[in-house]
Amino acid sequence: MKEDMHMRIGISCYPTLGGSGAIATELGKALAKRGHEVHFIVSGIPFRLGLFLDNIYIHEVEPMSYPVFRQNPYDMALAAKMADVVRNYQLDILHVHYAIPYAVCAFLAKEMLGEKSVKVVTTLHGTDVTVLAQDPLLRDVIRLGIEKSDAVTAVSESLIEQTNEVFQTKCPITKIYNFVDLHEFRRITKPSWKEKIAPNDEKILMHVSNFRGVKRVPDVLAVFHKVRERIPSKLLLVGEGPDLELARTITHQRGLDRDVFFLGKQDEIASLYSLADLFLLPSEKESFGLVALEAMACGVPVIGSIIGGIPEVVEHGHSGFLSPVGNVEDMAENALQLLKNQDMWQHFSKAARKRAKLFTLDEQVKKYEDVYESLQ
Ligand code: GMT
Repeated sequence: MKEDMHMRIGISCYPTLGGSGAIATELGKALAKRGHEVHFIVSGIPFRLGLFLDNIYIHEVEPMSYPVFRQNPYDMALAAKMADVVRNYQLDILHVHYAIPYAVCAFLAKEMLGEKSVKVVTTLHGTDVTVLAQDPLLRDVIRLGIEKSDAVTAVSESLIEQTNEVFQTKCPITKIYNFVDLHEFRRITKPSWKEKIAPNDEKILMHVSNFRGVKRVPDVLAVFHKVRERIPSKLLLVGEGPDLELARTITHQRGLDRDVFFLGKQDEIASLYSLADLFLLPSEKESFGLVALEAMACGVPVIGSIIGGIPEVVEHGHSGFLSPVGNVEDMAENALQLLKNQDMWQHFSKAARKRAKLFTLDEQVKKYEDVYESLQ
């Protein structure tokens, strides 16, 4: 991308929780720093946005309400807002993250504006393809969103393969891995936090997610339980979602209440990762595993499942250990092996940080800029 080629870019994403929103927001911030004008078209302020930044504008979508609607049609309001922002700010690019509803709404907005309007870039993040597109009705809507985009990117090779398999589409998909800010995500020591959580120098395991079924939170607790039977340890659970109550129930049933910390949504996440000795990601589906990458950047080895894009991020036997989905025995054995051998852990911790350096923000942002430029 040429130095002086600044564009006007609209970004739509889920603003409240999740990796797709985190990536979209960090991308927007990075693009703004590089001189582009960035317009977030969202239902709320993106959680990773932080303080006021030059070149960034927020356009909040208000759902339409009318007594006749049983449910307020958010998607119509979003498409109308997208069209309005594109027209008023003469956007060059509308970059949407997650196919539903964003890619479809972007298509609608473009139709409203006419042929020569904005170019739409869709980034596929995961369950839009691996879960939602399994429903034959939704599949056709998602296909429309993908095929009507001017460019499509996906966050891993595995997600590209799965997209091609599900849709049998000829539409080219560019792989652009997720990224991490290595300055923000590094090992930061907070002795007072460590003292509170593990006063007797217990090992600390950690899991961060949106607590949906695909994350297999019961497996997180099963692995932790097996580890704690052999080594004094604590578990940090960060995030919230539908399986949170289930996690509380299992914790109680297993008698782990004193050793599992439910921390909810957290902002100072790098400091929390830094407390951990191991990060657990036993997911059933995971197109990339941004949380694993963030943990690795903080020097935390990963115990996870060999699924989706995880092996593209975590090298089995170097920066972590990967097991078949649901094999909690193997995961626990791997965890114990690392926790019992400090030299081995040090080795893995260094390898994790080194591996994370392959996924730098600058490099991936340039790849997105190249996609935008190719459409001008
Ligand atoms: O696709 C989802 O489940 C939602 C999405 C999110 O917003 O957290 O997660 C996906 O996108 C992340 C960012 O690209 C990836 O790191 C996650 O692996 C992916 N989740 C799944 O595939 C389950």
